[in-house]
Parts: sequence; C-alpha cells; structure tokens
Amino acid sequence: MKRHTLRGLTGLALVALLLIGLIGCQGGGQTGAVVSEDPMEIARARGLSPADVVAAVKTYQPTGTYDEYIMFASGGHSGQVLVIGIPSMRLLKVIGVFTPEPWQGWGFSKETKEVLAQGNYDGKELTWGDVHHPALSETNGDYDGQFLFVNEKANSRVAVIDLRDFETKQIVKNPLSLSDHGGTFVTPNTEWVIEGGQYAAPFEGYAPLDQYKEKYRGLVTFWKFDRERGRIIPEQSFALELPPYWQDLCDAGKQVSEGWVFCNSFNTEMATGGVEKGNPPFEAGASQRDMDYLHLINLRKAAELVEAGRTRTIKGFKVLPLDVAAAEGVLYFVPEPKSPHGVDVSPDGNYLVVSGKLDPHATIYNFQKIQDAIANERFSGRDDYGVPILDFDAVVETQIELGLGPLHTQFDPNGYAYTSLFLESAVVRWTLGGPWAEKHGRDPWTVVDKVSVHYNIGHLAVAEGDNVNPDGRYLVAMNKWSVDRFANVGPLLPQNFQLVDIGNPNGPMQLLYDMPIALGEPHYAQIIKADKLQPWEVYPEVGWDPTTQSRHPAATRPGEERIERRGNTVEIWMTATRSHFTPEHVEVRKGDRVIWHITNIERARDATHGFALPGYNFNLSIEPGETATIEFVADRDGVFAFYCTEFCSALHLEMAGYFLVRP
Ligand code: K7E
Ligand code: CUA
Repeated sequence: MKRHTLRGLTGLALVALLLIGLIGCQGGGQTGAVVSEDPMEIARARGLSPADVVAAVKTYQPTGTYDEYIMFASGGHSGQVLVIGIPSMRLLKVIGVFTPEPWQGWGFSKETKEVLAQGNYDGKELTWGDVHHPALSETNGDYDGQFLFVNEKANSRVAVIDLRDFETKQIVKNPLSLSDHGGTFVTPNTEWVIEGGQYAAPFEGYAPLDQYKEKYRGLVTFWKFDRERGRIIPEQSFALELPPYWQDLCDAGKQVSEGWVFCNSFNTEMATGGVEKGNPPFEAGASQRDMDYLHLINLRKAAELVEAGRTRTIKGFKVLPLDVAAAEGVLYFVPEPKSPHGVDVSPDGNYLVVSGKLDPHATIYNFQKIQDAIANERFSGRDDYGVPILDFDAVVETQIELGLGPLHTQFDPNGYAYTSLFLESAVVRWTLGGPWAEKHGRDPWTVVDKVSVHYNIGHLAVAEGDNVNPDGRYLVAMNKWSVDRFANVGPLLPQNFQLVDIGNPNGPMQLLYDMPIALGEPHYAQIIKADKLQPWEVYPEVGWDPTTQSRHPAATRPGEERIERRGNTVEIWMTATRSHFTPEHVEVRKGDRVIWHITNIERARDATHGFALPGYNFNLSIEPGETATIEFVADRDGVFAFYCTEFCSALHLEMAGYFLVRP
C-alpha cells in the first residue's frame, strides 16, 4: 500500500506534526501492539505516515464531545436509515423504517406494526426495502432538521421520519407502481415530496411486452406533505403520467428554479429486453441512442391543473395525464447524453448538472436559457407522445470533461462542485462558472483536484451540499466496493464510506477515514449541521404514543395498573420502571385474546426498558414515557417468563414476571 506524502497538510496539522516530530516518517504498515504514551513512538510503531496522523487528529472525537455534523444515510437492503456522526464516522443510530427491527421493537408492537402495514402491497406484508435516497425537510431551501423522508425502490414506497424522536411515522405505498428510484427529494419548503419512477409498467394490471409503447407508463409522484400533522396526505397527492422511458434521479428546483422539478431518464429506446429470445439485452437495447431525455417539470403549473380537476383517477389516486401535461406546458424534454444518472441543481438554482455513466463529461444546463427556450418555442421536435423537446444547444451552458463514469454532484460555499467518478474511483473537484467564478476569482468550469476513493463510488455527500446554503468542510464518498480496505470477512464484503476533508478551498482534498457499512448498499446520504437537530431527550409526558406523537389512550400511571377481562379478551395495563413490571403475574386461558399495554413511567434520560415475551415472538423497546402495546391470541398454553431486555439497572435480571396460560 502506497503511503501519502505531506501533500494536503493544513497549518494547524503541520504544527501538530512538528510538535510530535513526525515529519519525514515513512510508515512501514506494521500494526503491532504499542506500549508507549509518546505520540511519536506510537505513530512510528504503528507505521503511521504524517498524513495518517493528521487524519487521526482531524477525526478523533474525545469522549463526551459531539460530532459537528450528522449524516443520514440510506441503509440499502436493510430497509433502514443510518445515522452517523461526522467527522468521527461513528454509527449513532439505525432507524427502523421498512424492515422490522427487534432492538427498537420496530414492527413488534401493535402501534409500529400498523405503521409498517401501511406499506403492504395489496394486503401482502413486505419485510424488506431497498432504501435509496433520504431527504431532509427544508425551509427556504435550507435543511430545517424537522423531518426525514426516504424512498424504497423495490416496492415504490416512501417513509416519513420525525426527527423529534428519530422514528418512522408513516409509510405510503405508491398505488400505481412497484418500482421507483428518483426519490425522495423535497421542494424548498417541503410542500411536496418527490418520488421519481424507474422501470415502466402498466399502472393497472397486466399487458404483454409487445404493447409496451401503448400500455406501459412511467411516472413521477408528488406527495403532498402537511408539516403541521407531520404526514403525507395521499388524497392531495398526485402522479404525473410519463412515457415509458425509465425515469431515474430527480432534483427539485431552488431559488430561481423553485417550482420546477428535473428528472433524468434512460431507455428512451423503449427496449423491452428478452435476450433469451434473441433480442438485445437491456443493457445494450437501452443504450442505442446517443441521447436520452432530461425531463423538465413545471410542478407549480401541474399542481394548478390538479387543483382545477384536470386529473384522472386510477386506483383511487390522482393522475395528471401525459397529453394534458404536454399540451399545458407542464412537461418538456431536453436531450441529455445517454444513460445519465445524476441531475443536481446548483445552490443558486440556475445550473443543472447532468452526468452520464457512459460519457466522461458533465453537461451543464442553464435554467434561464431553458426558460427563454420555452418562451421562444426553441423546440427541436416532439417525442412520440407529443412532448416538446427543447433544442439542446439553446439551453446548454457548457460540457466539462470530468473523468470516467461521472454520477452525482454536490456543492460547497466556495464555488466548487464535486462529482463522483464511478469508473475512475475518484472524486473530482471543479469550479462552477457564471457568478460563482467571478465571486471567487477562478477559471470557470475547470477541474482543479481529484482524490482517489476505494472503490466504485456511487453517491457522494457534502455537508449541506445539496441545499441553497452548502457548508462544505466534509465530503463522504459512498463506495460500492471495498475490496482490500478491510480485513477479509469472506466473499460478501462491506461497502465503504470514506470521509474526505474538503475544508481548504486552496489546498487539495484529503482522505481521512474509512467506515465499513455492513448491512446493505447505501445509495444517498445527507449531512446536516448537528445543531439544527433538536430531538427530545425523553418523551414529553408519561403515556406517549410515538406513532401518533400524542398521549396514548392506554397511558398508565403508577397505581392505575390493572387486568380486565371482557369475555374472551384480557386487557392489561402495565407499568415498567427500574426494576419491576407491575403487575408481575398475568394469567389467561388458552384461546384468550390478549391486549397488553406497557407504559415506561421513567423520566430519566436513557432509562429504556425492553419487554420480551418468549414463545410469542415479541420484543419491545419502551423508552422513557412511552406506552407500547402487544396484541395476540394466547394459542399456546404453558408458563412464559417475560423479562426486560435492556440492562437497565443492577436488578435488571429481576425485572421479570410470569405469563401463565391455562389449558
Ligand atoms: Cu445508487 Cu441515487 Cu439509487 Cu446513484 S443511486 S449510485
Ligand atoms: Cu428494565 Cu432491564
């Protein structure tokens, strides 16, 4: 492994190095045990280069101190969301979203089962999700730290997470599709949560593939968000019908382009595959044309037309038809180099950066030029569905050669853009043009630095790097392959998040830290300044239902504990505190329906109690103040010792009781 040189040392770090006398040390890679309190000796013994020491000093977070940024990363196949501190790269939380999560009791209590069931497909329970793109809620285009949205590609679902307690509150299942990708993204004031499409299919039922052009459709769905209620309102949401091109990533316009939404597409060839029948495989069939279509969507106008009733209702959901959208100026296309992936809007809203997996360039579109071209009808034609196609040359600002396999772009406050290069396994820093170049006195649209990452980077996330007011400072490369970066753990390897210091606008980027992600393929992440988050320490009052964020009807205070029987139903109101449940004996008859509420009456921070009921497959996490419910039929007789699953106190093992089921 090649060691780094002194390239990239900041002044402060240099001082630190001088202090510990490390300049010139070339590491040998050995990592034996070190018995020394002398930093220089430790670094030498561990074979650390000066750059390694700088990286360590920049990322170390002493006990009791907090990270400056919090990253919300997709948990990929795990169906969850990861919460990670930056710069320490410590995992702070895994939020249960689309998949049951036992530690949190997510999907075990009656309350959370009901939230998960909102995402069922036609009554079928889905127990995993392919989580892709988290989106923090925004106010005036800036993250406000209130909510997080995330989509799930495999089944077209969107979840709402409340950042007062970092728990999932709602899952909506898209009634029209079973595949999405370009979500979630929010409009600058979070009025709409955007869920793009992916693999086209009929909105309803079955149609053979030879009717692809007529019967298959793409779509982008606009979910209306009610901030007061903290919920998506499906009845006020709608989908925009699109041609059966495979819509990919989207981004919301901001500042000058607020009110517009931009989505990429690929497979405008409308290839339908069938390699086994002698047809070209999808990968070839969908890459024949030189250009695909960037979709420009006037969301404001679309919402007006929906308001005016210009929709059709399909499966109970409002759809703005393609012909209406094309005729009324809601939808335009612009050619974009084939098989694009990311479309990213600059902080001022004027530049759209589109990167094609198969093209080493980023294509930069100018929103003002797009508006002029629309006003002057600078069309180069219409597609088969009547959608006007804007003249490429009229709307392109420039194309810039970035490297191999450019995918996604983010921004910093210094007029730089950062693009991930999948094929090259690198992050490239380049300058924005226009007012950005003027302000910072730089050559416009120019590559200035590149840093290697390991390996096959997909997304990258810059601190607040996709909102109107980027922070810069740190960048996380989200790498799909880790190959040789970690100890061999067998053929299935973790993904690799790499932290990169981008804080010095006049010096090179510096790789700081590798974090293995071992539960799925994360796609996107957003990084928010930690002080924008104000979560609760404990629930606001004893007897709280987190799924409704209000007092639970079965909230139980000390002294109110009881067991009541009504016919074959036994209902229990139980409390939990260090170190006992009240009551400790619950006896029912086999076949009884059991409704069992437990309230954690603690007000102390971190005084969480668990509740395990063996044999009946229950575990709950009952945080201070929370009330949770399990409901089941006591269909097995016997004696079941229930107990607390959190080591909550010295007498935690004694925090138990007996559930007796008489035959
Ligand atoms: Cu992986 Cu945004 Cu789903 Cu690109 S996406 S990498
Ligand atoms: Cu409560 Cu252990």
